[in-house]
Amino acid sequence: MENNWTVREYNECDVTNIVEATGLLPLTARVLCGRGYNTPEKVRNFLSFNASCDYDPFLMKDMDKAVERINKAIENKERVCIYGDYDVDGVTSTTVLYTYLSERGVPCTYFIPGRLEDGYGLNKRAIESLKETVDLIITVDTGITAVEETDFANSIGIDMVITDHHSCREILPSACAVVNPHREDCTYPFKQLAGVGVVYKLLSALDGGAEGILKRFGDIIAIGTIADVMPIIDENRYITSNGIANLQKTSNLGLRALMECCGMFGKDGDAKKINSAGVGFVLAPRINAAGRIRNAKSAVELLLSKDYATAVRLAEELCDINKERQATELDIYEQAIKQIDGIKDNGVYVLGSDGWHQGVIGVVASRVTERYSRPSILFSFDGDVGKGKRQKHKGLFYVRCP
Ligand SMILES: [Mn+2]
Repeated sequence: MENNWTVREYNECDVTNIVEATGLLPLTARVLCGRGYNTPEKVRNFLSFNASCDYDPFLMKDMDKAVERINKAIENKERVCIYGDYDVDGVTSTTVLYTYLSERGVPCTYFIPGRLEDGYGLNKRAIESLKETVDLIITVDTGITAVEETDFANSIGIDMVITDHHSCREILPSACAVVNPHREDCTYPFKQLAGVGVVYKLLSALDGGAEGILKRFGDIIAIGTIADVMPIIDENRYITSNGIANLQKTSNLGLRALMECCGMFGKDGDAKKINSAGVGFVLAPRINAAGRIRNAKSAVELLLSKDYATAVRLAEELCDINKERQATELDIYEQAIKQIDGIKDNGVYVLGSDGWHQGVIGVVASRVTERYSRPSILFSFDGDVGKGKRQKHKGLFYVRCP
């Protein structure tokens, strides 16, 4: 049960070239070379966060159709519901699209499924409940596989625009527009945007440029991108470097209150230096905890708060929920370790118990995998039915059947 480090290969000549041309330390140059930045030019581009990554949003398949349909909704003040997801990517996506459309005068609502009661993705019951009050549903960070649900929405007179970044199946939903860089027929040059990254492109298209959108929402878009563990390269690097710079002086009351709650401001009232680790390990878990343990609505409400007192109340609530999440997680982790003590190492750990909290078993699985360098699956049982979460190891997931 050991971790073996495999150092990526690099060419020593490339390293020398980079060190001579840029003055970087040899170790830094080796790491960069190992990741494919093997010329001084590539290294300079990577380190300078160059702005050439701001691609035309209309390169994304169906962006024109999405913009056309949403512009019609703005013009006619149609009732729009944003259908999101309960994780940080979904919460941030919902927040920025909701804020933007509301400011453009659209009567807007949002819906985030409950992790335990609804599960992931679109469901007919939720769509049915919107029948009398909604003309158009726009999905964010979800919906790419919702073929039946889209047909159902259409059958009760609701139009759909899908925006997502999850892998596509062969059949796409028959929506007014399906915007997803992973579509096979989508030629957008950068595929690894988060759900909130796709929303950022949509807003840039609606707004006639990215600049205003990044200025207004860059901090929130960066948080969603980092929390969804997207690779911070190319356009994601452009988005997050801009966004983190915004975060230091954020105008979002909810974010400001949350950062204060986490001690991210110094005594002088200025934000301490924030980097992607601060976002990923401090802010994101607190925004995420709501959807794991209770309801993601309080996280969206935090980011939408209009007065400081409400923001502080919600920020404190999220910090409390996060403490509860940590305690639950630790408790399950300790039980899991005890179970492992009793079984022999056979390449993968399959563990389970009655009543393990479904919202945290995935996180515990990743801790088990990290500790033992083995893939793991954790099941939460309710009577005879168990729901499981798995964690791959080194990109591999394998289960041996008995
Ligand atoms: Mn996502």
